[in-house]
Amino acid sequence: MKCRVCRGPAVIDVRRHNANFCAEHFLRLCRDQTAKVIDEFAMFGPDDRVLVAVSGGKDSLALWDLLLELGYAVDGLYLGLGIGGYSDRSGEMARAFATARGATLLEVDLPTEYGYDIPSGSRAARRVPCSACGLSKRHLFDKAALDGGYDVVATGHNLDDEAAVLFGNALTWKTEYLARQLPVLPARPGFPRKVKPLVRLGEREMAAYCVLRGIDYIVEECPMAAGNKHLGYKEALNLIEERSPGTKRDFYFGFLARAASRFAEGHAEDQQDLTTCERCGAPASSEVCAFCRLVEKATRTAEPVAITRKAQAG
Ligand code: Q46
Ligand code: ZN
Ligand code: ZN
Repeated sequence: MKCRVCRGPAVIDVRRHNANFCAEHFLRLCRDQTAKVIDEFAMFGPDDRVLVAVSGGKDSLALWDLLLELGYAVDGLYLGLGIGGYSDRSGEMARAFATARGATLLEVDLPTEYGYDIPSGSRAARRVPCSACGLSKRHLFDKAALDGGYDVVATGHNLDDEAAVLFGNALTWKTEYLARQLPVLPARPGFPRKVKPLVRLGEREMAAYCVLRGIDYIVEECPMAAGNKHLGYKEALNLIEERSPGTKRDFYFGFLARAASRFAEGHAEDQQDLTTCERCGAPASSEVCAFCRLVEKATRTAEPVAITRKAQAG
């Protein structure tokens, strides 16, 4: 197996590109593909301040590293979700990366700052964990970016993630989600710009990138993810990709080129009726935003349960 670029010994095959690469040229491929996407979709420029949403996993740490390597002004934001040992370990990975690179990591901890964690808060609010988690993340990333004067929030969604989400949304024809499944969402009042610079790179490549760059990342999956539909969509696409390399890329980039704009038309006006949340000031579709309602339910229901338990014990 020889590197396509230098003919030296290759360390990885990328079937989607029908090519093998040595370590040096694989890392260059990752940087080039990231730079290409940033340019192609006008994600941000050299003067923009970028905030990377860091989970401690391979994708977000690889993204942070790639953006630093490409010379961007980029800080990280880690959100403590209170998911037991998983959150403890993922936080450690994010901190270790920041320390090793001399980079700035902002942290927000849900249990200490908002009084709930994802496992118990989602139960109390009667939402599935990933829905409560997604809502919390969106709100707190937006808030941190606006408070900190960042121009853009970057997330580590890779090609496998985006193809799987697209697959799921297309299977059920969720047109409002299809309209918004773009690698760039422009800023709107109360919302920062959001970008996904890894959409030309796959999950396996991101793991290889971290190994080759000596980046320690959390390998275990979030325990709340077990059995969710997204994993099933990923597995289904992996089977197809195995037989026809390049399918995920063609599916996702074909959607962007030929289909996404058709869904956008019907949903452009959805966002115009937003008011301001009376509690936190974020954009909201009613008097109180969805996040503040989640916090209220997640904390209010948790209190009496704890008191009842104590009362029973006493
Ligand atoms: S962290 Fe949160 Fe994910 Fe865990 S609870 Fe679900 S959404 S699976 S990316
Ligand atoms: Zn090479
Ligand atoms: Zn609010």
